[in-house]
Amino acid sequence: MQTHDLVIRHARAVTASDIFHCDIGISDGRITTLGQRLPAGTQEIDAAGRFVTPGGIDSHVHLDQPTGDGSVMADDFASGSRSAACGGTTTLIPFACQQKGGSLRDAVEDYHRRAGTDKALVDYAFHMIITDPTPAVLNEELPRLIQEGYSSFKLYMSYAALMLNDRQILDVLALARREHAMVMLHAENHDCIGWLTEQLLAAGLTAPRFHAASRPRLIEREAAHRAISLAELVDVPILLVHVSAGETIEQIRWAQGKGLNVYGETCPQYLFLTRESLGLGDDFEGAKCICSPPPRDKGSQEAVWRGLANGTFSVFSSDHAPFRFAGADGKRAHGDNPGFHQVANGIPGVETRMALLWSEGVCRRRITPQRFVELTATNAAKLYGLYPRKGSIAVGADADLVIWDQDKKVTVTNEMLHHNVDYTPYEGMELSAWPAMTLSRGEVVWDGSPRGTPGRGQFLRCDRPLLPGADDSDRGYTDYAPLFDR
Ligand code: DUC
Ligand code: ZN
Ligand code: ZN
Repeated sequence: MQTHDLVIRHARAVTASDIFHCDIGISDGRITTLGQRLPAGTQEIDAAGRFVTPGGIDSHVHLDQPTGDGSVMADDFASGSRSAACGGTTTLIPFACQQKGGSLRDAVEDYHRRAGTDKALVDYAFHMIITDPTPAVLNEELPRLIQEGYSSFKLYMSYAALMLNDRQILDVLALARREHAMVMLHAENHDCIGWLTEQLLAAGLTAPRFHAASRPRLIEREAAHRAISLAELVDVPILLVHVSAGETIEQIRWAQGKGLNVYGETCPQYLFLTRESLGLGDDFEGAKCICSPPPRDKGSQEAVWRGLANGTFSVFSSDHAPFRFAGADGKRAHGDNPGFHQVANGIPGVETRMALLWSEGVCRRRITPQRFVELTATNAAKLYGLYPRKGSIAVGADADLVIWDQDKKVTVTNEMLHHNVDYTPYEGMELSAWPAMTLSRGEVVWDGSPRGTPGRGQFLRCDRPLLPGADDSDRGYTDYAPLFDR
């Protein structure tokens, strides 16, 4: 047997289906052998019975994404990927965002320039955000881009600068059906938000906490149901992103019960924050937790935990959307004390995602280690066309791995994190685990300090999603759907 570049000894390896004790042999950045008592490698790491999971895939992050409203994202590909590595994430999928009136191809090219060649510490792919599905985009740009490795895109049902109407969503869904792409949907009812915001502002209710009042759970439920109906009409899989509450989870379960390929994603903020995190009074501190959909209540948190445990959700991502609290280009881009409707939407979380779910999910026995792996890596790899290169511990897969320190008591502070944001919403939280080591393609990128040279991270072209119902043979909930294939 050839000598491995690296052998990780005595691992308690976890995949989406199994837990097994083994040595992991790695050569040329890939896992080449899983076995017992492997011969000495050129390099050795003793995992000493520790859990070893696939490196996390954070399939919903925003890095260096132009916002168009004067706010600037605090993390680019350098700081965002460094922070990811330090928290056990080895693949990032941020968004190349089309400008209304602009070309999608230009957006992708611009985003490659932003990613650069000397920034990323871990591997990354791109989703696209489609804001203007013109005939040129639908008929020319998108089919080519999907072919070239950009096989997933997000559509917004709210935000004037980003949103599509139902008819435009149908156009894109039909295209996704023809080209076998994955559509992610931000489901909130735009008009309801606008109307409620107007009422709140007219009453002088502008503090951060009124952000939650402007986006109640039912506006997410309504939009989710509409998105599901549009996808059912076209007979195409969709994934509802950043689901925050039981009402939306019910819609997803209902759709899944009907046999529709409707997938759900949720995020740490819906497990660990509530609307009280937006503040009880009128001070601006609560703006740190303004994100959309907003954090809800304890009952919603329980519903999200249930959805994670019972299989309703497929993906647990961070929705890392990094804006600084101090200074004039983040949460305060519209002045020192702006109304809730002017505060940049989003919170940081790329570094804390994995430890929060391992500590509060696995260590507290709310989910199994295997389910953790499914939610944080394997399912995203399958849905976004990166499997089996990413998302598992298997012979032939990239050696993207996390060795867990499970006896570690960690108090989360912003100081210990490696992003470029000046706060964490989880400040002071006590966790009982943190990644001891992160490896990306067999190279240590975190061992208590970030390691590796920025720029070592590679761009990943995505294949088509690996889904039931995503190939022609077993399609057909509706007789007329093949009409959309022309
Ligand atoms: N949607 C996101 O996906 N991220 C940040 C804010 C938002 O509305
Ligand atoms: Zn969104
Ligand atoms: Zn997002």
